[in-house]
Parts: sequence; structure tokens; C-alpha cells
Amino acid sequence: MEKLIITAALTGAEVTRADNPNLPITPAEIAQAAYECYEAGASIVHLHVRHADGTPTQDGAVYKETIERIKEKCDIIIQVSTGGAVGMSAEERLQPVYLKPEMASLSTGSVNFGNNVFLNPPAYLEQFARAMQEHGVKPEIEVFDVGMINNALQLVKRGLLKEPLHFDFVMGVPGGIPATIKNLLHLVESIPQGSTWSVAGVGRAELTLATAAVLLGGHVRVGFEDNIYFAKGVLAESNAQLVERVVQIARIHYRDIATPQEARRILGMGGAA
Ligand code: KMH
Ligand code: ZN
Repeated sequence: MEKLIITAALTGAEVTRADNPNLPITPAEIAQAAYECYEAGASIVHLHVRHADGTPTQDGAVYKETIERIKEKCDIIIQVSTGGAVGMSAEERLQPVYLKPEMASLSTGSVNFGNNVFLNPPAYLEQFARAMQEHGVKPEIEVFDVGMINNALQLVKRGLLKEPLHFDFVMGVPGGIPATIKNLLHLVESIPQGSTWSVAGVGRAELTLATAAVLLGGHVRVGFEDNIYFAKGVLAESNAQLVERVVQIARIHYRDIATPQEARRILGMGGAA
């Protein structure tokens, strides 16, 4: 098996300090959290940013400051969000891509998202994929339900996505695919040979699906964006605490952890041989 790539999804757009007081919000807090996750074994950071009052933003200036602060500390792969928060326009969501980060998330379909709709109509997919291509950004295809895989393959046919593809299965969003191992196996079997994948289980499914990914040869995303608990009724103290636990699970199963340079190579982005 390849070494394990751990992505830390530090902040998201929905979680608040009232949910978990340890949520990083400012550029300095997010950069510190990214560094702690890097030290713990993460090789990718999935970034959302916030206004000073804690509300979500896709403002390029806030991303720029956050990215610069992270780069001062370590060489972790920076993956900006183009999902942002529900209700944001396409142009608003695309702002961090213009900063030419190494990676960006690309959701390839619309999905109910709790009581809202996370809107990704075909025109957005084309616009986002094209922008990533033009700015040399590697997409991480965010799959909230199984039909989104086929939408990604349509983009490949049209030359808007280039293989090898990297998928992240976000499982357990209310409105999306339920977070079961049976569903994970179906998703894994549905992607093209030569693709890489990771899984982000929402809430208590995070740990179960992370363990499954370690065993199946996939990769893992953890962090407050998806789950704020360390155990039943016990809030996580930090994002790094969640990363550390995945490292422990991997080591128990003799799976080594990828450095950022190794992750770049595994994802077809260059990096260490
Ligand atoms: N906040 C969600 C509506 C992404 O980052 O690409 C969308 C999201 C996906 O978080
Ligand atoms: Zn996200």
C-alpha cells in the first residue's frame, strides 16, 4: 500500500465556537492549527477561512494571509475550498483559486445539505474546473453522493479534468450518501483505475471510515469541519488530536504516513520519488 495521506479539514464553514471552543478562526489560529496537524502527520490542509466575527468568507485577502502564515511554518499541501458556504455565488467561491494554491476542492454535483442546498449545477462544474486548469491547481473531487463520480468523468471526457483523479468521499452529510462501509466500498469501486481517494466521515462516522480507509489503501480526512468530537460527548481539544489518532490507527496496521513531498508524488503532483 502507498503511504497514508492525512488531510486536516481545520475549520469548515458551518461549525462555530459555540459548538467547539477550540475551533481555529483567525488566519493566525488557522496557521497554528495547520502546523500542529503537520507535526502530527497531516500532509494536506483543507482550508476554509472566516471573517473576524466567525462567519464564513471566501475573501481572497483572508485566504492570502492565512496561506502565507502557513507557508512560513511548514510545507504542508494547501488545498483551498471552493465549496465555501451554502448560498455563496460561484465568483465568490472561486476567489482563492486565483491565488494559485497547490490544490482546491471541486464538488461535482448539487446535494441537499441539512435544511439547505449545496448548489453545484453543470455550469459551475465547468467554470470551476476550467479556472483550476488555468491556474495550475490540482482538484480534489468532493463526492457527497454517488452520481457526482459520473459528473467528474464527464469533465474528464471534455478535457476539463486530467487523470489521475483524486477523490474525497464526504459521507454522512444529511442529504448526501450515508456513512456506511458498504457505501464506501461502492464508491471506491466506482472510480477509475489509477485514481486516488480519501474519505471524510461526518460526526461519529469519521473514525470508522478513517479506519476502513487505512485498511483498504485509501487516504483519510479528519478535522473540525467534519467532526468536533474525540469520543462520545467529549469535544476534541484540537484538530491535531484527531490527526494523531489516525496516525496511531495507521501504525497499528503497519501503514506508514506520507510526508507532504510523498503525498505530492502519490497524487501525481511531482514531489519525492
Ligand atoms: N461548506 C459546504 C457547503 C468544500 O469545501 O469544497 C461545502 C464544503 C465543500 O465545505
Ligand atoms: Zn470544505
